[in-house]
Amino acid sequence: MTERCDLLITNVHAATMDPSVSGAYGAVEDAAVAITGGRIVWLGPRRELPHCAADHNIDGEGGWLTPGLIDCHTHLVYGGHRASEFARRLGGESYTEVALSGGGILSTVRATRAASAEQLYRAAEPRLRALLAEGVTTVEIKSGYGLDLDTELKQLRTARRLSQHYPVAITTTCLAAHALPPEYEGRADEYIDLVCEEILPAVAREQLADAVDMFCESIAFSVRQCQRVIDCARGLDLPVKVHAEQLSRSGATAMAAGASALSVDHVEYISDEDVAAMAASGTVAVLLPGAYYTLRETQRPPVETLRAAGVCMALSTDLNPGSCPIASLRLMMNMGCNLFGLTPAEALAGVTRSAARALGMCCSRGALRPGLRADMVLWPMDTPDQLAYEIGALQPAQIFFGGRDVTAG
Ligand code: DI6
Ligand code: FE
Repeated sequence: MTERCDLLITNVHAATMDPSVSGAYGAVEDAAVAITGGRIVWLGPRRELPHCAADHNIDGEGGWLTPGLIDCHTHLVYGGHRASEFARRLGGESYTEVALSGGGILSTVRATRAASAEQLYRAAEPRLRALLAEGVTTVEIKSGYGLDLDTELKQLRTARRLSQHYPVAITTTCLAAHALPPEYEGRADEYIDLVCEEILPAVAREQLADAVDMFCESIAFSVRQCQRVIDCARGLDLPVKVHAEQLSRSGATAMAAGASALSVDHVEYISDEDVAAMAASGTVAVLLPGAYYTLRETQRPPVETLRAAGVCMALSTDLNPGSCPIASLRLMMNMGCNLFGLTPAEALAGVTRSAARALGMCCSRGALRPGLRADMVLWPMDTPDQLAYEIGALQPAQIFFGGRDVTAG
């Protein structure tokens, strides 16, 4: 490290989440963290800090510094809401029954098509703000409520526009294969033609997506149809993610692992063979306990088997108007522990290091280590276990995005 730095934080403990630092959370107690040019340039025990003249000094007041949180699976740009379906489900109808009666995703497709780009943007802002207030610094946002070229582009552009006005990195994913639009009823293969021949090439041309996703489920698309989308994405040089085995076992996880997908998301119904395939391909399992909770599902993802196989487990909100209208990644950490059996350290890894991997971004973020972006949150807490345990009162003391203090006033 050079003799000067932009920012030096001391009187702080660091939950580095760096696997090369031993112990839970990769903790460095009584640490010093030096930042220059938006990146971490030095991190270690304060007593080992080389001489460093900093432009700014921050006293961490004995709190803990974590990586900025990463929400790696959201659908946060959409029109309307589905409060009436919530009431129907409480009355005993299932998510699938609501979807098959023309509600569900298609209800949001109607509202999203009808909304102007400005209306979509304004509707998305409070959801994004709620995440940012919790220390989230990277958010993935999917399309998939357009299901036609113009509306898919409108959603993706809106997602990108949010990052121009808020201190957050936004990655976008094209989920055109989310549901069958009504104008293609009975012609799913023809809709997949549209996705592969028009929508994905146009999205790639405009560089509007960082990845391609699809919903492989009996109420959406088959493994064969999803395989076509995967082949198309690969031809366009875009990485793949798959919504799989949420409501039933389809075999999509094996297909996704075979295609070296970045992640398979939901995974409630995966088999032991699916877990082995994910371990072999390095595909991340993205757990979405908020959807499980909202839909009052009873089939838990096989966390013990995933852990034993060494599959990386990320945690995310799945923020969407149907199966998880909950804009809180911290609550997902709590649910990941209480509902799925994660440890608090696994929950924090799930929204930092593993979430970065699920986005193909672990070279730039997800841990506190020299060379990585200085996306960091300072928490006034005694132990990082409090992050999954305590909801509501424990708020970030300071949030840094690329080394800049962006704490909301
Ligand atoms: N799985 C989900 O969790 C969301 N989409 C999907 O394929 C739910 C989308 C919705 O209900 O609007
Ligand atoms: Fe989803």
